[in-house]
Amino acid sequence: MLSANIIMPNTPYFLEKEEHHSAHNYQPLPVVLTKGQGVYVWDVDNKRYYDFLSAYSAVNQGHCHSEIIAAFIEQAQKLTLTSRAFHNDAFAEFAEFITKFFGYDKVLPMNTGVEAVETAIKLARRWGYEVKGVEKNKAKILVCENNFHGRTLNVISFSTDPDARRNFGPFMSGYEIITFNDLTALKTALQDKNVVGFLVEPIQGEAGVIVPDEGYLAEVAKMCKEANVLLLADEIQTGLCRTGKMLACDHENVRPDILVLGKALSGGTMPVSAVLADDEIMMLIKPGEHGSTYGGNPLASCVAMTALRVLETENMAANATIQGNYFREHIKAADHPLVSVVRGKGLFNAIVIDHTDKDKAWDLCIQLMENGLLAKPTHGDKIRFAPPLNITTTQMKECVDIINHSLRSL
Ligand code: IF1
Repeated sequence: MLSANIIMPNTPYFLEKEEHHSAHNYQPLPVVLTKGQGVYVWDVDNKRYYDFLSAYSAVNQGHCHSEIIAAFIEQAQKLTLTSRAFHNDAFAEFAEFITKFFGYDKVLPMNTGVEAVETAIKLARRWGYEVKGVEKNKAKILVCENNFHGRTLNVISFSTDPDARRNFGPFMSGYEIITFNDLTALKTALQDKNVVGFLVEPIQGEAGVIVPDEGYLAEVAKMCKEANVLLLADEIQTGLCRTGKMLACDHENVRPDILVLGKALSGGTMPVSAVLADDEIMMLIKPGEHGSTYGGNPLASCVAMTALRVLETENMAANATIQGNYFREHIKAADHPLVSVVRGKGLFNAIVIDHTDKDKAWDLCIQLMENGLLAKPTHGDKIRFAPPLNITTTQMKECVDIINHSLRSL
């Protein structure tokens, strides 16, 4: 294998620029991308890669999807932003479209995922005080250990990841952390009458793609209902066909009280997020009590409608199931000694690299990169594999070969 510097004359130029001028809040792989199409991205030295991160599942529909880009360009030339001080036609259409699409009374549009999470928490607290009758400032939200819901101070207040929290205090109160995939822990926590909501990722992403036991979510939904507690599903990463269904909750026919979407809602073109709920919850927020300058902008509205349509018309959920099964089956079959676990659902997958050498996962990602496939380690020993959902069987076969070959060459 040629060393990166020999074959990549342009790459170091951009690596150095960014290193010098950007905050060091990330440690990216040493690859500089400049173009994307479908499952492929190209670097500044014109080397092509399979993208097995999909911008953390924001490009489920594939890079620069022609229909999404067409909708983007058309609307961008017409009207991009009005604020919500005035109505815009595109938002009205989007609001009808997305609420019918997911079967909720109302939508509240935001931009980034974490803003939608914040919105969902506000709604749950509001509902707790005004419907459930919880005493002022006593509302409690249950969350899970090893959760990831974003980076705001409030949301990291209930993170259990020391890296996300170190020297960022003081934090907000009103949260209780319980073990994920543990119905007994939930049962105990639900005995507290001040609990108004349970915020959960149907599959934990950042934690390393932790799939709970079959039946967990269905039981969670039942227990929350019995305890008069709202179920808040963060489907920002698991939703929009990633796991083989439109929503990960669909695997267990669970309908969350508050549904949180983001990432692929725009097919990777811009930050678009949304919170969906029925009137009993959503109508508790009155004019002036919550909002966002860009939330519900006409550009985002048009793009999001197209992004959702593309997921359906191209049967991306079904393809995620097929390709995901192929992926796990063939990585497992290779039975590599370095890989202690292969897990996931649909095209939301991870492998765990044997613990003893802490650099092995990073080394593997460098090896994969050199062999034309991009993936990123998380928490040292886990690597997520989540390509765009329109990957074909032929492409997936090639990718499995790259991964197995890279593993063998370590
Ligand atoms: C980073 C992780 C993925 C999310 C869920 C809310 C948000 C996210 C379930 C917030 C965001 C991203 C953010 C990105 C890394 C990434 C990530 F590794 F950190 F956990 F995808 F797995 N809920 N996840 O996964 O959405 O505000 O970013 O739009 O922070 O570096 P956002």
